[in-house]
Amino acid sequence: MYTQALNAREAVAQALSADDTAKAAAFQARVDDEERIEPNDFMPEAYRRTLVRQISQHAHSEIVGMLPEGNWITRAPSLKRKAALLAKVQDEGGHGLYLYAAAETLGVAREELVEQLLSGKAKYSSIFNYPTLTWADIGAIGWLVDGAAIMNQIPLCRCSYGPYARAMIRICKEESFHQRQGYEIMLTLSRGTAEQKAMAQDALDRWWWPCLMMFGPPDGESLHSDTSTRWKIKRFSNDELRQKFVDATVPQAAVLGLAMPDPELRFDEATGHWVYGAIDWDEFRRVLAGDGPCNRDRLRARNKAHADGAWVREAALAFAEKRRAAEEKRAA
Ligand code: BYC
Repeated sequence: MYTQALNAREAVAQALSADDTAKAAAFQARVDDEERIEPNDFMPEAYRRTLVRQISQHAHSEIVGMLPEGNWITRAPSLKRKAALLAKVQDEGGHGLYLYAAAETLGVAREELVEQLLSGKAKYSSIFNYPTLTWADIGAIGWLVDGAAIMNQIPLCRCSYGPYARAMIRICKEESFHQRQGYEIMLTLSRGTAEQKAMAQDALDRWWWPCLMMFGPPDGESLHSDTSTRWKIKRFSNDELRQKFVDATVPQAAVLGLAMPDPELRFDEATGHWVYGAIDWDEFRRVLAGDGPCNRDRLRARNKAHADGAWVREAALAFAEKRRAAEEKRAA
């Protein structure tokens, strides 16, 4: 009797895994056919987890990314610059919210994700652990950081997961405005006084290498690239996107009349690409491990903002509850 029960259980388990295998194959066929996967569709658990990881890290990056620039809103050199920077930082808050909402469609609670950020458990982009020392840094962030972000994010508009792909369309449109405002700041500074041009050069010198790290580790060391590419979450590898960014940016620096901070940079006629020098991956690993120039400041600032905003969340919940009770009374 016992043996029979065991056999029956094994048979069910085998049937289940055959069913799962068939479902996984059907899922992969849909992805291969460029169909969008939607929240209620079957998806392998590992696909869901990968998306929650990437989308939440992306959302955290937008939110933490507000800090280095927010630091300059009160010090922007004119009303026009202040208005543009304020709008840009607000856009980033909005991007964070679309992305948290996209992650929530995968069955994870926003509170849980925010908690992971605040406790230092979750990653966010390495780039936001560097300080903004001068006004030129705001230009360099727009030009380079948003430029790198666009290069990485345009392909995400074709990501296999519908809610993420759709969120990215609007995000990319806004990032493109951000990139232009940054480049225009750099253009103004590099055509200004010798002091202003030197400030623009100094910002380029400090932001260039960390921007190259934004694309992630070299392909040979990328943990998730193979699966993410098979699932069409990623369309290009980390190194491919990094190279596209270098190729697009070097000519833009020439228009600014600024020197690239890479003595090994050269144009390779045979491949049509700019060849760049070695990236300091030890620095990247240090920043990821929490030991970048501003990691502690960023987490402290986010924790303070979260604590200061507790009353807003409580008031919003109380208001929603009041409205729900009133509607219930009306309906009765
Ligand atoms: N910083 O296997 P890999 C913005 C992690 S927002 C920190 O290649 P994957 C903006 C990676 O997460 C910019 N961590 O990973 C906002 C993984 O760790 P876990 C953010 C990094 O996912 C405001 C490990 O290293 N953009 O631009 O295949 C103002 C191994 O890497 C970084 C996005 O989030 C990094 N730079 O590829 C202005 C875009 N790089 O999770 C601008 C969406 C890698 O195993 N994300 N890691 O612990 C992606 O496209 C991909 O996740 C990545 C990495 C290309 C970033």
